[in-house]
Amino acid sequence: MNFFSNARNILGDIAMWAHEEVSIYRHNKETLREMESRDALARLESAEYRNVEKVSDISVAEFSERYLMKREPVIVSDGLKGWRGKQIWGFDYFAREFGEMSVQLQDAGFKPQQIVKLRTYLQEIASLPAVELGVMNNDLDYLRYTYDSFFKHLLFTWGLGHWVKTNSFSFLAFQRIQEHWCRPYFLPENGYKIPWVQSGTLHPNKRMCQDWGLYFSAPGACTRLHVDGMRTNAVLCQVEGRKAGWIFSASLEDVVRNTAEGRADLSRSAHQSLSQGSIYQGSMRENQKSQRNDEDCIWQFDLLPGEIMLIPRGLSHEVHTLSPSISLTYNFLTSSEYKDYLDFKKQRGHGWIANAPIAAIPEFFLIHQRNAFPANLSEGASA
Ligand SMILES: O=C(O)CCC(=O)C(=O)O
Ligand SMILES: [Fe+2]
Repeated sequence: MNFFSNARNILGDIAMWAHEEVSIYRHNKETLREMESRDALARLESAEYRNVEKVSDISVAEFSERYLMKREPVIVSDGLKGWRGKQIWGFDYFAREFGEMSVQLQDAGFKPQQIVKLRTYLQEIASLPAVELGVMNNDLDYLRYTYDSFFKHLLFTWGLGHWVKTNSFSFLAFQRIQEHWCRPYFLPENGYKIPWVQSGTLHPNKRMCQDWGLYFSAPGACTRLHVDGMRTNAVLCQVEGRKAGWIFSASLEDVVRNTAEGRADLSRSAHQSLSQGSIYQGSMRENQKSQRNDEDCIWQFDLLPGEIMLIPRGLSHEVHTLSPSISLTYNFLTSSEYKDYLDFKKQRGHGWIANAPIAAIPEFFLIHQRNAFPANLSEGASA
């Protein structure tokens, strides 16, 4: 990339950031948030429950039209097509190449935890047995980012990482694995607001994108319900192991946050079960309809090695690791999404992370089980 286009991108990044901060600050007073959800159970039960669709061999145009612009999650099952990392990366590779480094782990809510030797950590998690969705193990912390100073981080985000001397695993790994991966084939070459790339080509392996991370986690580890800090899109690129969890429509943001954090009324006395809709009649049905918001949707995902999932901008999600996992993730925003993105962010403010996982709420987990395994439950009921 030449000097001038690099300088244009840097200025674009700064202007974008300043413009956003000012707009959001000016609208701060209008941020409306439901602080408790009296109808949470009814809303969760009546929401449409879907599996995240899996597609392959998808064009940039189709991906953008069908998913990105509609904020519809999707898993591209051949997402890692063309990545040498698919063959090279693994627990052994990272232990061999970076094993001597010290890394700081994080808990399910991104809080910094113990500092460990990378090799010891990777060896500990690599052979653990798989778990089912809903089984959590809080003892096993996550390796997400190990950033260095803010200034060095800026240099990486502007594609100047090769100038930086660092002892941070994330930064060093970013430099050393550059040739093993590239922009996923279904994402546009340019026309991005975050990071700023209006012409030329975005190379996310050269210019560290927002929230870039190489994630390592053990079965039972969790990233609690949250909306990504900047409310941009994320691609979660699964290299090894399996992850599962849920993404919620924007209409459910307050409901799920209040549910996870214990500010939702989940008692059945107040709201009748909607899952047994067929046996309810007359006024009960009217009541159900009034609780239902047509936009409410819960997407469940099951992400396997080689696949990439789009987590659409601004949507709350919770991610559970089911088997020893390595993922690569970063965030972005295209120019065509910018207006909607900013309007939404002015209303809702920055992202957040819940203080407890939604999977730990029995009423929510039951809704998941009823929808994910309807046959099992009817067998159980008739037995
Ligand atoms: O992989 C995880 O545990 C969390 C991923 C995530 O939340 C993201 O990429 O935005
Ligand atoms: Fe996230």
